[in-house]
Amino acid sequence: MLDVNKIRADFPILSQKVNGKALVYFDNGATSQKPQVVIDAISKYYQEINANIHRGVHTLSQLATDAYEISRGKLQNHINAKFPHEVLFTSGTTHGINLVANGFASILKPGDEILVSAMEHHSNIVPWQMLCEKTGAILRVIPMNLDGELIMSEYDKLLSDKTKIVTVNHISNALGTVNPIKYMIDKAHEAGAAILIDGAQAVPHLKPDVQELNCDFYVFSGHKICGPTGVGILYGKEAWLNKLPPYQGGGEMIKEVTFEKTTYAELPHKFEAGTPNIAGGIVLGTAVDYMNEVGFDNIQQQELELLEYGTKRLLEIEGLKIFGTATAKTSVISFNIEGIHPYDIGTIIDKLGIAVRTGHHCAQPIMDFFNIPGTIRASFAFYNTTKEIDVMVEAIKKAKVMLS
Ligand code: 7TS
Repeated sequence: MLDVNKIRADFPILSQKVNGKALVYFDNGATSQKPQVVIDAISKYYQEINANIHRGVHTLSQLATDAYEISRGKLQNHINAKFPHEVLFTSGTTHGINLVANGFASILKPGDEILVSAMEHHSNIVPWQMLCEKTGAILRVIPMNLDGELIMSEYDKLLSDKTKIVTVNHISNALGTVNPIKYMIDKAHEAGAAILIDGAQAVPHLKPDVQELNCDFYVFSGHKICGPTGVGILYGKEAWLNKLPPYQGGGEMIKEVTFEKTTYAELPHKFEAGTPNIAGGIVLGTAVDYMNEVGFDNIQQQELELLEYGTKRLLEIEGLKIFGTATAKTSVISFNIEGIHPYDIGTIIDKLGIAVRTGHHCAQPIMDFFNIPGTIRASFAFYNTTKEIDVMVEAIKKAKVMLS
């Protein structure tokens, strides 16, 4: 069992007051808070070993390089990748998806098909639309039902020998749905297609095993798992990463440069042009160590309690409707209150110290599907408590009275 008070003491920001009230932070889907060990590790890097990596013979450069590569190894273990060079440092999920989409420009022909799901974040829609514009490929959409679950019989029908890549999130940011990705991966492969999993909203809640999943690509951001902003991971199977062309040209990613011809470096450097976010890469390893110390079983147990309690308490509010009622769901609750704009609720409860997100959550097609302008989204992390949910529910009740 998780000792939540002990865990909360690890996060200095959680004991802050916002607008004179104790902070209730329920915007974990956007970014997680950072424990003291992560904050300290950032300072320690700059105080003790700051140097550019991979190209220095001097001691600090070697220390920084070692720390960066040790962190890559930690991430490799965390997601159970076969090789460290299958684990690329990126600036985040968006970067990872763009890197893969850009690479597929050299593979796709006019008329080839890309399948995306109806519940993607814009960062897993727009890069593929840009790719279609570039190549003449066609984007097809895997539909969902009113509970916010992808319809697998429709997915099966959409797959064909024209499908070259399927791209789907593991967990939806706006609805909390956990998608049946193992089934989807196996089916994509049966059709001869590659598959990318956007794990941005999954990694805060679970530990993906990329070998067991057998996905071709798995992407996520460090800032959603207690790490710093500006760093993320793109896992790709070795064969795919060897096949795709480099994304950006520059230093680090080359073997030899002449004005006549340049040859590219081996993995992972082929995809890591320029000076990376060195501190971010190193400290992402610290963040993953922290999450593993807390333990994903404990995290899931706490978050399930928050989801069940939050759902029950919110539904006590008259006129409140939850969007995203899938059987397999994580600790995200998106909702609206009849006759009230989500933005108004968000603004009023912020005055009471409560941080929730309002709007379309960068998933406009989901809002169009439900025919709503947006939702209020409370996304819980393992350091949240049922008492905080009570505070939010009371605040929403107050806001409702003020607005009606
Ligand atoms: N994919 C999903 C499923 C996401 O939830 C997000 C960010 C991204 C991709 C993009 O991640 P980035 O780190 O590259 O920006 N989601 C959210 C959110 O729900 N609220 O703010 C950011």
